Amino acid sequence: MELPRYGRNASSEDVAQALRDAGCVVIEQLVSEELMEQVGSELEPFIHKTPFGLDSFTGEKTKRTGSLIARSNSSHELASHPTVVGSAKDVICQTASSMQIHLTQIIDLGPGAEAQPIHRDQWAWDFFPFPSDWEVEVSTMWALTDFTEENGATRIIPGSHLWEDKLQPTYEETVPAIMSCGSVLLYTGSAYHSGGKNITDDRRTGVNIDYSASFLRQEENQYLACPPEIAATIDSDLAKLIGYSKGSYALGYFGDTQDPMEAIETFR
Ligand SMILES: O=C(O)CCC(=O)C(=O)O
Ligand SMILES: [Fe+2]
Repeated sequence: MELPRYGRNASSEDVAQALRDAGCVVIEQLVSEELMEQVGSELEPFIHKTPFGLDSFTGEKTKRTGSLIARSNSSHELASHPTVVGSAKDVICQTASSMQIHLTQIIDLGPGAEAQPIHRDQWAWDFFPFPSDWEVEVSTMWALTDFTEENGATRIIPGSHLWEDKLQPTYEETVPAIMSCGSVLLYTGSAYHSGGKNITDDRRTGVNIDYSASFLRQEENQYLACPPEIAATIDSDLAKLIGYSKGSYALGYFGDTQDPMEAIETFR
């Protein structure tokens, strides 16, 4: 199966359908290179200070820089892009009643970075065996640099979202998500994929923003990454999306069953 590709005018329904059919899809040049450059320049000081990963999964020549919502105003446009949020919601809310941001992270593969082990992102939840017709997560990787096979473009197996769980596919079964700056790869938490191998002298930088069913614990703790006094300065819909809203009936309340947005209002 080929990796489906759409242009920037794709509807969120088309993108959601591609996610259901193939488990992954690229939208070419969904945002401008200027926006990506702005995101990069806001985050570069933080990337610079980020240590390399400690193992083959986090990558010994890879930097992972988080807290994007608090650290980069320009990243908000990516996190709340209507085509992305609309399609992720379409897929996740087939089974869940609401969706949240799960993590925000720059993934910067340095020269010589090895390929990451192939995995499903939904294994983050302790390898819980989700029913095969549930999609609890949609991940996105925005290209901040061009993504090439040589610099370690994300490797993905279209159609593998329907495969058995806990498999160990080979590198040869994956295809590189080659895409230019401003494009985005979306994939379900059930799609087998990995970071590629960077054999160039340049960095491969992507903006990884994931969405998940709001009944699941977020991988990046949004209330520490973006505490109420900072959340008060951002758009209300984005604040709700990172977790300042109740999931399902009462998940995430505080005090006397108050809505999390009330915690923000005191700082406005
Ligand atoms: O760096 C990449 O292209 C993918 C990274 C990834 O899949 C992960 O960290 O879960
Ligand atoms: Fe992953």
